Amino acid sequence: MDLFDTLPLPSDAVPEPLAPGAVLLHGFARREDAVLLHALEAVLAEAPLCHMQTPGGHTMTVATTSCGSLGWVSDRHGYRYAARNPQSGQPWPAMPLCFGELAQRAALEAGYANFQPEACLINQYLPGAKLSLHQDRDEKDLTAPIVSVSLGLPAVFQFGGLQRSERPRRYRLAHGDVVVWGGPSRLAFHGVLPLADGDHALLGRRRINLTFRRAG
Ligand code: MD3
Ligand code: FE
Repeated sequence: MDLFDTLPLPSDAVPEPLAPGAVLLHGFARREDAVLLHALEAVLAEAPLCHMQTPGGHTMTVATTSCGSLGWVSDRHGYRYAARNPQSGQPWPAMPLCFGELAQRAALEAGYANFQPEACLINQYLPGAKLSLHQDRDEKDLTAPIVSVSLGLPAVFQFGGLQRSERPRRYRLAHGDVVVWGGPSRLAFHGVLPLADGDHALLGRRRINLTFRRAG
């Protein structure tokens, strides 16, 4: 019996409702963090992170890549999902089994049965990186939720309403936290404040966020 055995199991995580259709599962992915990180490193070796251009001509401070049959792409022409990585011309790496299974378990816990994401967007934040308030509306099927998994340094997440003008609430997302966003929350404005510096035991000076989506 060591300290690790006394930590709550994923199934013990008390689902915290954030808004209609949005549920925060504290620490849901923590027990499997090493497995996730190992799979992540294999994906990153095949499809390295890069700073995409926004349609407005800015370079994102967040570095991104994808795995699954579709990946998220941004350039001067806009945002979209594509079957190939524009960096390599190759298909995106397959979604690791441990990714897809985690996303499906979390969705089920939040009340969404049989969630089968075809895209996993991987965001890496180094200290100072941020994501301005936005909506995720590039997916064709807006009835499916988005599942997000936070790993590494904690972030302050902003969660607003369906109008940009609505003042967002702030939540701290820590290592292993999983959030399921569906129903009326699916089109809510959201963003991430500049990442504070720190040193995470497993991930070092960075935060990784995985978002699982039905894109097509
Ligand atoms: C609420 N990622 O990749 S995850 C994104 O931490 C993105 O990297 C953030 O926003 C990150 O698009 C936040 C949480 C999240 C993801 C999608 C949502 C929250 C959401 C869609 C609708 C409402
Ligand atoms: Fe988003």
